[in-house]
Amino acid sequence: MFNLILFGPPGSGKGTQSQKIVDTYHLQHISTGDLLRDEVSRQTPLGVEAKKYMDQGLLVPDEVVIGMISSKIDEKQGARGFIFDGFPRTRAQAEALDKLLEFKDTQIHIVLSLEVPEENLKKRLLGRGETSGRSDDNETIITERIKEYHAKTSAVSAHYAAHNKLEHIKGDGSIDDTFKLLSKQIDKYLLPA
Ligand code: B4P
Repeated sequence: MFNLILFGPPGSGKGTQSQKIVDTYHLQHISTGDLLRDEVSRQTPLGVEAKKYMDQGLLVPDEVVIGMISSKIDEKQGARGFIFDGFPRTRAQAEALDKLLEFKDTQIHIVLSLEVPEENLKKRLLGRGETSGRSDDNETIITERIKEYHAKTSAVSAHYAAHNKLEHIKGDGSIDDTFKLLSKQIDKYLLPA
């Protein structure tokens, strides 16, 4: 099994690149953003709770997200591996993920961190907001999401750097150029399926 975390600030291209990685390497994709948006659109109790945070650009509480991930991993028994997109976003989530994977006799092999200047992040997310209908892709909420990233999420990279699992990837080139840089790292562990 090969498990990868795609890390980076909002709009750095985690969702975009995850799709390309899944198509090429056939890993199971787990995006907490997508899972939460699905709960919100179905108006489940979890979704109603999560929406209060997402609409303000804040992180959803750890216990909600960790529970969701745990059941998703269980659903995908026999997978070639997982790509975690947008998770973990706090130290508590990172520690919980380590424990969950250890329990399944596996681990995170590499964390690929997309590096994109802040002005590009805003431009990309505002661009997506024009067509996506995502209520959190507007200027005020984008600013809050980036603030939340610096306050709670950026420290997660130190957790993996301490275990020599962190690789920085230049993420401000084209989508294809970024994918080439990511593939170069993944190919060290896994050949395209
Ligand atoms: P997410 O859904 O994870 O969204 P994101 O970080 O904003 O987007 P991403 O980095 O995936 O950007 P994308 O590729 O789409 O989170 C949304 C919210 O959910 C959070 O604010 C939080 O409230 C909640 N949440 C999620 N996970 C959580 C967790 N673990 N704990 C607590 N709360 C959680 O790219 C964005 C745009 O850029 C797209 O339009 C794309 O086309 C464009 N783009 C991408 N790459 C490009 C490139 N190379 N050049 C030009 N444009 C590019």
